[in-house]
Amino acid sequence: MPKDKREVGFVGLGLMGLPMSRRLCLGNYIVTVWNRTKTKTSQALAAGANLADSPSELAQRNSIVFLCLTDAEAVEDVLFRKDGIANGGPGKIIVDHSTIGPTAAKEFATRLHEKHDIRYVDAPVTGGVIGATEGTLTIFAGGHASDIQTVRPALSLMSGRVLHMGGHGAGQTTKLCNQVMVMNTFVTMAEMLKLAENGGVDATQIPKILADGFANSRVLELFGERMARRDSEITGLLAVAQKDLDLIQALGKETSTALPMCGTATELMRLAVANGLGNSDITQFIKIYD
Ligand code: NA7
Repeated sequence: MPKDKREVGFVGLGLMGLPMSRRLCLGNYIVTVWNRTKTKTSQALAAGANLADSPSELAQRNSIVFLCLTDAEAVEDVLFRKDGIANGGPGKIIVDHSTIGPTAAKEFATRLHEKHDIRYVDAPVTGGVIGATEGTLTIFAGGHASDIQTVRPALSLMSGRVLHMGGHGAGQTTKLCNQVMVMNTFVTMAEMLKLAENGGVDATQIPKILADGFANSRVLELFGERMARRDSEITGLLAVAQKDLDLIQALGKETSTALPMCGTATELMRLAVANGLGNSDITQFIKIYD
């Protein structure tokens, strides 16, 4: 093995995790991967990754382990199941890119530290699949500065900006603030595009037309035209957006913050999921107006 190579583990090769793990492979890291659905590991293996048989085996082989999983239930399962990461030995750092909210992040940090002598960094991301592929994600990190410093070189391969926001959970809280803007923009954008259609203008042109004005946003740039076309390519699941809105609502309740706009967005997104759109791309949200 070349001396300048470092070894890390990556668990969760979904829409985000796969391109993130590939950035590490491209950046001179030896990456061991594990994914619940084994067939989804083939692209990572083609990029040079190794395969572990279980999360605990992966953790035995690596002192830094990245997670990118659906939700807190998935993270808990991968960490604490019988052959989970916590049983892979002490002294390692878990960097969790999943969006799970601050309460779960703090709980996992405490449990890992007190029962397993494992350190935890919450490190949710923004920038989508395109940011993951190009290594331009923004990472909101929560945890100890020394742990974030240790993993910063690897994070820099996935991210243009690694921001240490505070103690455990602070990365998650920042990500949920980000999602307040992102989710409300998605919902409002669908409404706006439908109004354009019903008003007789070409909705697919609207994102480009608005690009130089105050209405522009990264969401409008990346998803506006696709939403207008009902482009069904999957870049992020609507059910995952619903999960983020539920986490925002929980944080609002916990902090006595009124979030009426998010409340509306949450219920509309829930309606979309109830109408069978949960496993569709988030752009398909516009179909509730069709
Ligand atoms: P995806 O593409 O739905 O990927 C989710 C990943 O989580 C995928 O690897 C899943 O494995 C894995 N997963 C889900 N539940 C479990 C359990 N119980 N055990 C093990 N692995 C599990 O989501 P994204 O990549 O878009 O997003 C990931 C996170 O980043 C999410 O928190 C977003 O909000 C931000 P599978 O392949 O289904 O077997």
